[in-house]
Amino acid sequence: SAKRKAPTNNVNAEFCDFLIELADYEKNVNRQMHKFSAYRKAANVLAKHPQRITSGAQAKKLEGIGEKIAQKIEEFINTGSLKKLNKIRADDTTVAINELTRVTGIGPAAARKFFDKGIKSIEDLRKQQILLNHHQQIGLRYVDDFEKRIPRKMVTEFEAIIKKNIHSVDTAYTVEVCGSYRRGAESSGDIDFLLSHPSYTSDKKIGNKASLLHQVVKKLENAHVITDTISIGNTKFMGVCRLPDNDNPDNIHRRIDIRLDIEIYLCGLLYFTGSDLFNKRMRQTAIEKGFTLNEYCIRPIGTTGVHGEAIPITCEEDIFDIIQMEYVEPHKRNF
Ligand code: DCP
Ligand code: MG
Ligand code: MN
Repeated sequence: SAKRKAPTNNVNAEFCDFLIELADYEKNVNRQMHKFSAYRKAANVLAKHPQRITSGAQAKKLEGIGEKIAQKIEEFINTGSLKKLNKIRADDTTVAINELTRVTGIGPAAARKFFDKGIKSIEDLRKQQILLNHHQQIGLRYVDDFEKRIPRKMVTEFEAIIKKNIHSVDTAYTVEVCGSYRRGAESSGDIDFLLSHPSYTSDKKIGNKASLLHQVVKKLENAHVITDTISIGNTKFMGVCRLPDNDNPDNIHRRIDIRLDIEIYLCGLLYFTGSDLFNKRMRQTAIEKGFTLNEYCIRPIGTTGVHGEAIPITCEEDIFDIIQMEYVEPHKRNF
């Protein structure tokens, strides 16, 4: 997974960066998910704080920042570095696991398994490709490309060429780029396409669901836009794409996800727009208000715990209304 960095207009970016590094360490090396969440939460709070923090005590007044994190902020302010972080950065296991998890398809658990077999670097992986599954092999092949952010302008170019190809298969497809792009990001880690087709909706299942996604992928392969498939099912495609102009050195390989929504399109749109943290928060609110929300639909939770029928939705705002949450524009769904 790509390294997360705080936005540059953030006055507390230095603190956020070290907190995110500590969060990743807890998640990837120690598998301490509670500590991971605590660091991430603190980083998010600081990222939203408009003034630069000047002491640990001041940080501690913010929601989500406890004594231990406040002490680290104090240490960083006083010394310009953090002993814990220096120790972590120099630790062999951390270095190896951080390097191995740069490959998409290698999560912390797989990295640990490779590490225990003596595989400690990307170079080691290249010599032991037989041990890698299909996803990991593609991740390894394009590891340098996939780490490069995709500028917004380039996502727009992909959008145009992919829409054109899909509509040459069938003009009835709707095609929307979701993910960080729909949230207005200046650059994205991958490109997320959401498709729908009128012959396959929640109330009308007349088409061949399987072929709706497969024929689109086939077309994009023939157009040399999709270069590799990581996985494909009836509703989800994970793969690799590239703009067809091979002479442009910026046209490197990019990760692409395509989902064909088959239940309620707007629930799919909401989910696939994210962010992942925003989705978590919204699902939690839904539960508190007596509903279950996922990428397919929103349903009431009955008093006996049995789910009711999916509620019809006409726009994204409806979903917020149902759970009595104020509407949040896609651009503001980052936390
Ligand atoms: N998603 C989610 N939970 C996950 C993974 C994804 O809710 N565990 C949803 C929210 C994400 C969307 O899917 O915004 C797309 O996933 P990405 O991993 O592509 O994330 P983004 O597009 O938000 O960011 P990036 O620019 O890094 O791709
Ligand atoms: Mg994305
Ligand atoms: Mn994605």
